[in-house]
Amino acid sequence: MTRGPIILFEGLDRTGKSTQTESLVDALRRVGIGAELFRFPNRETGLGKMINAYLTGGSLNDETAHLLFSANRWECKDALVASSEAGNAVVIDRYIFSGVAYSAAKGLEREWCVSPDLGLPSPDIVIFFKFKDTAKATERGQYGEERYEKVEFQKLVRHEFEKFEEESSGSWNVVYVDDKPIAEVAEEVWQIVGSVCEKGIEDEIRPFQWEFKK
Ligand code: Z5A
Ligand code: MG
Repeated sequence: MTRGPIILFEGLDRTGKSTQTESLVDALRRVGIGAELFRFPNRETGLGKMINAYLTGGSLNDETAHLLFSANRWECKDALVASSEAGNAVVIDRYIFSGVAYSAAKGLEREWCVSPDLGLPSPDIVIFFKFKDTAKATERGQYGEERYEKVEFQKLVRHEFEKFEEESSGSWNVVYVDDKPIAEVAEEVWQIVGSVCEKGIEDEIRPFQWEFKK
């Protein structure tokens, strides 16, 4: 059975993940390829509403917040699997790596952070958006309105993401977005995913696991 690829966009704040995931889904549909967008946190569900309250000023301890973000992914798992198996390209805006990067940046242990996400559907392709200069994020819309949007904290998050990038042993597709117009980033994304979306994937969806390098 051929299924649709699971394409994950991860990256630093305000690098354009939401812009590019929406634009990719539109572009795929325009050429007749089924596509569905999954965004995490999914603020529409009951758990997502709790996450939204937390991000906009609510209070939870770090472990509870972490598990809530993970549970928000698990509650969308069946829909995500069904969409891929129905032949759609599944485009994900943030996922497991965001979950671990933000919590580890707050001081939680990486292995502990990843454990509740083990077994979730694994992405087939990871695209990692980066600024060369982390402070670029502050120049983009609405920066600073939610709890993690502080430059010093973003540097810690970047460091955590880059550990994953290194551990991916070159399998992540890194896209630098500083000063690139939206259309140019979209073209780079298309070069990475266009042909896989046309052909589909023969293998079954793999359960997520991760090998940490000490
Ligand atoms: N979080 C967590 O702690 N644990 C988890 O498990 C998960 C998330 C999943 C909210 O996430 C917070 O939750 C986030 C991580 C944490 N914390 N922070 N900070 P979110 O995904 O809902 O956050 P968001 O509101 O979507 O922001 P974002 O993801 O950081 O932004 P983005 O999606 O990368 O960027 P954008 O919204 O597409 O673009 C931002 C602005 O830049 C906008 O005005 C665009 O028009 C503009 N833009 C986009 N591309 C360009 C280019 N190429 N040039 C110029 N301007 C551009
Ligand atoms: Mg976003």
